[in-house]
Amino acid sequence: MEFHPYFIIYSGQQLPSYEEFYNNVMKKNIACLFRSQSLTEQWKSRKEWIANNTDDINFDHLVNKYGTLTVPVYNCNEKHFNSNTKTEMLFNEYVDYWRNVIKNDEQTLNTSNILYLKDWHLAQDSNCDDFYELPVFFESDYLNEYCQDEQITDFKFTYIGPKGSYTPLHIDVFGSFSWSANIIGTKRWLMIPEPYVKTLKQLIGEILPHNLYTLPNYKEIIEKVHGFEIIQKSGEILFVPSGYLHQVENIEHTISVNHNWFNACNLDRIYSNLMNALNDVQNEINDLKDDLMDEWNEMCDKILTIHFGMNRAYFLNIIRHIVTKRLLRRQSNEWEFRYKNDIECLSKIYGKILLNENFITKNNDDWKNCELLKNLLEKLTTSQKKISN
Ligand SMILES: O=C(O)CCC(=O)C(=O)O
Ligand SMILES: [Fe+2]
Repeated sequence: MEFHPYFIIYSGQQLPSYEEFYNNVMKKNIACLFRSQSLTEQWKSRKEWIANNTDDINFDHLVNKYGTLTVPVYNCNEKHFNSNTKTEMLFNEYVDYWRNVIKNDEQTLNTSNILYLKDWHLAQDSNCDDFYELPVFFESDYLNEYCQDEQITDFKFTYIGPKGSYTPLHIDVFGSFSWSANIIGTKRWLMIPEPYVKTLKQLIGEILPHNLYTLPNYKEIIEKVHGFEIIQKSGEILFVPSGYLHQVENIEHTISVNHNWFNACNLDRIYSNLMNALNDVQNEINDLKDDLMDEWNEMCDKILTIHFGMNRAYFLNIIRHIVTKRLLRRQSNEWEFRYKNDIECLSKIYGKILLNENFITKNNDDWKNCELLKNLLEKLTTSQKKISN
């Protein structure tokens, strides 16, 4: 394969070591396609969700299992800001729609709205996550570890879309990583590397189109911003780096699962994205600062949650939760290679938070708990010094 600065393919049976993936993919923040079926071939969903010896989806099985669950459905023909309009329906209603699409095939797709079932928290909603197994490469995941321990909404999703359904151009929530595995079907991705997102905005303006291919001079523009396409087939897994713009089309009827997450490799990016988003909110409501006094900070956090998906307290809680767990593990010698950079990375971010007046000015229990964390880290540094002396 030709060398590509923003994308690597592991083909056939070739799998990297965890170390290699960590250093050469996640840390370098480049996209990666796992062609090897070995990561998914044992998944229950790869066996049970596909009708015997065909490329068809086993809807009877899915309806039996999940028919009465309520699912989020997006209308690909109606724009809503940088996404599509969303409604909810029962899963068996969605399957009725789908069966109709398949029966009438092209005709239905050309004449009616394309409905895309996505961002479905299937594992959480069905209390059962045994339909896939987390590949070792994605195990270091502060976000979903925190959500699971706290029993709050996670960032693990299932997508079901007919041929022609698509996800408009976007950057993932918080600027997180995502991985996406096709259980059945094929996706075409267009990616713009993070270093060129700014260039793209300079070329075509801050408000980006849903679909870059609709621009009259799209070829020239995509070339200028080093955009590239990836075809992801059944059983293959794609790693999407932090901050890359991407748009995705299902070029066959497709089911996929994906996670959004962050870890030691991109925590810095998440932190600066949070700070930039906070800065935008503060500027937006700056004129209310004197009137609202203390409440102003709370209002900033509320707006931040709506616009960015999390606020300062949520971020700090994740840091505190994960670093505490890692320190306890270290004390009890339950150490694993996946966690090797965690404490160093988390303490660095924590150091930044302590010096950041946006965090210091707050005065409630959240920040008092920081003292606990500070003590823990101090203890650790002292014990490390003792060891090295
Ligand atoms: O598969 C799709 O439609 C979108 C997936 C995506 O955007 C992601 O995994 O980050
Ligand atoms: Fe995405």
